[in-house]
Amino acid sequence: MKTLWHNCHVARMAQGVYSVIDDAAIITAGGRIEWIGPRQALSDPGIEQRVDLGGAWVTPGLIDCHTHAVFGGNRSGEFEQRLQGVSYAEIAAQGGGIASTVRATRAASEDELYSSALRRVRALMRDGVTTLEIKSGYGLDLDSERKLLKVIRRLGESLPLTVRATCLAAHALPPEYAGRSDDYIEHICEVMLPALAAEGLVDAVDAFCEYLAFSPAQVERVFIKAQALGLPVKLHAEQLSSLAGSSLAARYQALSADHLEFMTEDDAIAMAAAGTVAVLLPGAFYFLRETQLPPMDALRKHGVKIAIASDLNPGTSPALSLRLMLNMACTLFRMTPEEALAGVTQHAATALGLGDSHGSLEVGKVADFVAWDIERPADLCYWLGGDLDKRVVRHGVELTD
Ligand code: DI6
Ligand code: FE
Repeated sequence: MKTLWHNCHVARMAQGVYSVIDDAAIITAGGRIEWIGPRQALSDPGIEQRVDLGGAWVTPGLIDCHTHAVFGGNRSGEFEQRLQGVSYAEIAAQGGGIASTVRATRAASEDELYSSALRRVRALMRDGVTTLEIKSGYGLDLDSERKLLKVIRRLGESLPLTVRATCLAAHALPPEYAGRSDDYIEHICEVMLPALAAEGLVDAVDAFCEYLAFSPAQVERVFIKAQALGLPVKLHAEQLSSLAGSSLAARYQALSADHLEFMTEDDAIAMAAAGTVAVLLPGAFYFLRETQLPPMDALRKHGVKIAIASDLNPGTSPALSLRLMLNMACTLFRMTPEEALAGVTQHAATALGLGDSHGSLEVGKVADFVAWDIERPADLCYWLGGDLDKRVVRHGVELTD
């Protein structure tokens, strides 16, 4: 069906650059964008359907490129502890933190994990999210990681949503490997990754490089294995301390390095040269009441692409709104609304290896877009949550609630 979408303004976000077409028209066919431009330039006799968007602002479908949306239980009790002054690192050292979510996740059935994740994912979709990355990493043994990755695949099959599955087996040390972190890394490399990749459950491989997780040398072993399996890598780096994990990620042409509050200018130079996207996670920064800001000036100076994501997870960012993250990126990290919007469209697509097909409104790209009933695009960064009126189009077809 060849469809003309008209009576709208468009923020195209091609190459991540904010550029506007007023009084625009878009033609979609076969799930792709066939034509886009000013309405007066339009001449196409073969249009079968016309949709009047009523003066809406059209952006690419939003992309949340870093979530841990599938997990058992929740950690609101730890939230209360932290409010009383116990730190995230202290809670982790006492067997709480990620380990407590691992216990709840291992105990949950696939169906239970699916239905609790479904509610969270639907919340993200209400903000116009059409592409979502979800990491495993709360199973930490082969069967439990497989269970999570299968839930992630199922979410992608059952929802009108593009879902990318990232294996984060190197998220934390499971209790059965206490004191033997090198052995766990070996188990990931020799058993878990080969099996899960062979089952087609993995699109990318991630790790948590931190003093309370895995060292750069251990992460490098995981990266080498991922590359041998033909899988791209990503990294949680420089969230709580500076270990040059983001430079390591750049050496392995990582799609992204994420968090990055403690990164250095040298890390930014390495990431820019490698095309590794900086994924900033203001929800975790806010929720942990961090004070060290990511080095925005160094990232800008060296031309590192910047994405913004929710980091939706039960411990450090129970964030169910990507638009709220846009607001936090602006208020906390001093990003401009244009930068923030690029961070949830084109640069987020690049952080998932989807930069050529998703993330901007260009001929040949997948026709995923949102027509927002707003006055200007900055409104997306301005409102704190809530539910903005919008029409969501995925693969050229308007979604109905
Ligand atoms: N960094 C984070 O912010 C999350 N994982 C990670 O590596 C936290 C995960 C959790 O606390 O459950
Ligand atoms: Fe994370």
